[in-house]
Amino acid sequence: MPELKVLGQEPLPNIPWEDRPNGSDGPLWRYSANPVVPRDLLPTSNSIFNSAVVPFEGRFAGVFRCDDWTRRMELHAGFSDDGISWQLEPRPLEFSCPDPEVGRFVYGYDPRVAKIEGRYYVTWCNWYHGPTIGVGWTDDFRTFHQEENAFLPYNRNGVLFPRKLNGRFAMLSRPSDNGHTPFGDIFYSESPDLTHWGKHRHVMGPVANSWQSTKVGGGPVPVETSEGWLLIYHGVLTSCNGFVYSAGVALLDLDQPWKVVARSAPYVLSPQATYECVGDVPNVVFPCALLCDGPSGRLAIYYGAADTVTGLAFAYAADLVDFAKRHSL
Ligand code: BMA
Repeated sequence: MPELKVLGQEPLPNIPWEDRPNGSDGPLWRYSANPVVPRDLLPTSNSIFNSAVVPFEGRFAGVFRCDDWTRRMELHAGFSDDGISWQLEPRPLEFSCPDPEVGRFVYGYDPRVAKIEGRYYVTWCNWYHGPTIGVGWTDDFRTFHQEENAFLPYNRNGVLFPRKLNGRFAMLSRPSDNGHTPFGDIFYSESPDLTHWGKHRHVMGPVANSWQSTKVGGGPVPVETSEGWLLIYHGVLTSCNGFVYSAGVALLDLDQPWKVVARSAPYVLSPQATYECVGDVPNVVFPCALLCDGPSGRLAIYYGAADTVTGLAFAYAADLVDFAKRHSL
């Protein structure tokens, strides 16, 4: 078997990184100084979690989910030299939108950022008569422009692929309900213009008697590899004390990403560290972004922990693909 190659990713020599600590099992390990973003990084933030970062002009930029002291869910731009120490804009970001009906901001959460053909596209859970997928873009992380919502309510976890497929934008999403949604499958959709979405295909659903038995949803923007799209996603189990959010890995077909090539039966990250088990919503790990160094396949994965802080974990793309294949359902 030829060695796995990461495709379409620039070298990222300044990726945040720590080598695997001695004695760690599994393909993924936590940053030793987690959480990387504390809940009170802004003077009036209650919690900063489920956030998206990308390489930007030799540094890093991102869109962060910040719930404030009124518990309003807002998005804030942020910048960092090293991907670890972040400066967040104190004011929530504002999208300019040609249609005020669409641009009326009620809440926004769980952003993802995908760089497609040189432009940074933001997707987030956006209120429009219920949660749905907001879509916007920026070139500089200073001014943000909003497009039409991708789907009818109710939908969450919109994740764009980092390049067009078959000449069209491609997105994963998770149709849901208006509440805490006790179900959920990942679907794939395509759009020629970022406004009209179709060609909906089922990708994957929950798995009975497992950490992903209640619902699943896409995580960070998928990574293209020589063996398929590497997808890190979250899965939810319903315990007697509520939902438990863990993360798993899957490999999707490069040309037809709704076809699952491999999907790990075990999780690769589950809430075990104290900051993942204790917080506003206990027992949640929720990956929304990753940085990737193309030549080495190093990944720095950003995830929300207990809906309170942001954690960082490290892995090699080849190890995650190998794990998905060796432990596939
Ligand atoms: C989901 C979303 C996420 C959150 C998770 C756990 O439905 O609201 O933002 O992290 O629940 O509370």
